[in-house]
Amino acid sequence: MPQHRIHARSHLSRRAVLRTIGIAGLAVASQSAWADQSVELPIAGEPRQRPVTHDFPQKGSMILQRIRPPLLETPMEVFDRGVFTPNDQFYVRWHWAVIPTKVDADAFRLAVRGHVNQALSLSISDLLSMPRVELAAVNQCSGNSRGLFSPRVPGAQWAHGAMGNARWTGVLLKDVLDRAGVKLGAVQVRFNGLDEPVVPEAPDFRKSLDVDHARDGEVMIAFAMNGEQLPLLNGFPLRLIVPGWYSTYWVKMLSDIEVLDRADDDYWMTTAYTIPDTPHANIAPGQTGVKMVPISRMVPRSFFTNVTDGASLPAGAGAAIRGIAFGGDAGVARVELSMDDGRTWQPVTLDEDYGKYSFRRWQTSIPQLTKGSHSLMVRCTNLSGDVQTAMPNWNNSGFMRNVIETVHVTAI
Ligand SMILES: Nc1nc2c(c(=O)[nH]1)N[C@H]1C(S)=C(S)[C@@H](COP(=O)(O)O)O[C@H]1N2
Ligand SMILES: [Mo]
Repeated sequence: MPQHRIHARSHLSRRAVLRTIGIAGLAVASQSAWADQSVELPIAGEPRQRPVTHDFPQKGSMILQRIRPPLLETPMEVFDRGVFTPNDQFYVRWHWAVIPTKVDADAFRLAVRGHVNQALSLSISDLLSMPRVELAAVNQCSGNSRGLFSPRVPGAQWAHGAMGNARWTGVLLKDVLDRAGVKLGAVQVRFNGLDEPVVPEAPDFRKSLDVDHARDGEVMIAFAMNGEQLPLLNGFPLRLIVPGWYSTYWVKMLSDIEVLDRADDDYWMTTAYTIPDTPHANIAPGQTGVKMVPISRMVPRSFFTNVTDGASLPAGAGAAIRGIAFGGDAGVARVELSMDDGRTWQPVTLDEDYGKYSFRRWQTSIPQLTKGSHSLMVRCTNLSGDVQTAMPNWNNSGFMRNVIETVHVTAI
């Protein structure tokens, strides 16, 4: 769906947005109390087993990567059910453990300040009375699929479920900045949320965008996802949406926007979330002296959603295969499948297009399989001509994986 402005009230009721939600008790449960089931992730290192939890507020069945602060991964089969990831199974990632357990949306204010003509303090109703936009976009953690990096790197050992696709509803950041009036000489805009580090010396999680990017008419402040208010763990009541960019910039529980007349030199912009300034952020393990730059736009990826690595398929029969793809910061141009280790590629059928930042479902049928092992590979090319790589990229942070994914199946 193309981005469009919605001036009329949408189905989103003000009352739903103003509800408060508690997550009391989050901090006290022990790991074992959450583990009623488990799942084996297709990651490189041991342990591969993870508990499956149903116990986080507003969340259904999720893969538990960490309790506090919560890291919850979306099970792969969720992506097989539809192009939009349901809110109750949308992945969760926080850096610091001091997260408000409830937010009173009536009392909540969004500050806009710094290098502006007029500092603002906006209520949720102020934002609800502004022109609305809606956009489908993929939210993907920079470290999605880090668990497949080899050699291994520290950090959450995610499989492919640190991503999700939603319809985001909100207001343009540009409209909010225009209300405050950005002064000449503004360089970046910094975003901060209600969460805090556990110790005061630790750096508060904040992220910045160049002022031109912030005012590009796409970056938005969302108050709803998939037509409902944001789950608390996904940033209720407001979050930043930076279409096509890794979600480290998608600041949750957004409460403070500060226009800077200089480049942000914070830890979270200059040290954390930086990548080697090389194609695909790729370096050799152990390589040093590489210029580092902040991570930014996403690159194309594609996945199988109805076959998993190690699956069995019936021999002597064809099979319907499907999955999802996304183009990163450009739309999906094509998705192709290979059954001969990447020598030849066949185009698959693309399902409905929800805009260039969205997941795109794809499907195909494969010819009958002979008994034995087969490998299936899927590759996405975006409209800028970026294509997934044949060799996996590597960097110290486990960021930006976009190698062609392969599943090995046995026909029996
Ligand atoms: N306030 C706040 N916003 C944040 C973060 C955070 O720690 N605090 N983490 C960022 C990172 S690194 C990711 S991957 C996404 C995760 O978004 P989600 O939990 O809604 O899926 O939130 C981003 N926004
Ligand atoms: Mo992330």
